[in-house]
Amino acid sequence: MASQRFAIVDSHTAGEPTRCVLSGAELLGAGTLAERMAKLRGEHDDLRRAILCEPRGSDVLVGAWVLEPDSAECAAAVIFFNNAGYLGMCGHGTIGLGVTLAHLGRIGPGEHSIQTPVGVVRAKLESANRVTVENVAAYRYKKDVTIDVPEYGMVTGDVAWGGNWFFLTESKETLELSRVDRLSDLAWAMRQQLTADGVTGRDGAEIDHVELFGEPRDRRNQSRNFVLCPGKAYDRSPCGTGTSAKLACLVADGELKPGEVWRQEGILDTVFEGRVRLEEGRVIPSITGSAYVTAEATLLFDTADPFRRGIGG
Ligand code: PYC
Repeated sequence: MASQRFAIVDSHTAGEPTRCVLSGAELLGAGTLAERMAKLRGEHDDLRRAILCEPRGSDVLVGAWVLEPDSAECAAAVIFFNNAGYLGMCGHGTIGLGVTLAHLGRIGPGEHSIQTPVGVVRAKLESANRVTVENVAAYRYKKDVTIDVPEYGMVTGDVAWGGNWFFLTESKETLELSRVDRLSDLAWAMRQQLTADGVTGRDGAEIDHVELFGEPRDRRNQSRNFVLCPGKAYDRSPCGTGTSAKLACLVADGELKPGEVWRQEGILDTVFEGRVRLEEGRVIPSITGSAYVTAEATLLFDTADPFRRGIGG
């Protein structure tokens, strides 16, 4: 007999999955989004694991808990989470959320404000499966940071914010799907070295995403990337917040102008189209990508199930 049930809709954006959670809002109370996120983190973190981790999910999934926004100007609020914890923003997840809300008939074509823990973003439903997300402002925080990565050597890269914190560096390794184990080990070693060296984002924030860049396979694209996420799963998509961080670095280096298109190819050869506009000197990135709904389901939490709260995470 299941004691708890959660309605979910699964989708993938450029290959990276998103699990939208549509019920259970009452568990988080009636506070602001920040208060509800604190409650989820502090009192119901087992639900994050139960919803996403094995045996119901996998390390690859990103959760998007769909909630009432603090202000009626927003179509929805969302808390993103993964196998390791919580994300400030999630680009592929917001594209997946937009397509899911359209699938459910909750939004129509056009622009919608979505409240996230790091600020309000705009999701423009271009068609049933295509969304442009105007993200929070992105910026480069540190340029040319050099770290000595064990068994790899010296690596120089930038630290930038795109809704999450990233270390961005050119890769000496080829960015091929067949090499994701090696790329994951390498990116993880970089992340650990950043921590060991005390390299952080603003206000001591942990840099929990590492983004490697290389030559695109398709010459219509400007770049190819591989992104390692906080729980050691790699992003199957070109990563919306990672692409936003990259756009901020390009603008800072004078290599991208407002309105120009940056086609970011990911490890599965899928592409996000990025652009920026400037607002009072701040870089506001937009990311366009496609998502597809893959399942509508109800998660069951049976009190007799020893793994009802998930494995790991
Ligand atoms: O698309 O921003 C993103 C993202 C972050 C982690 C996984 N995907």
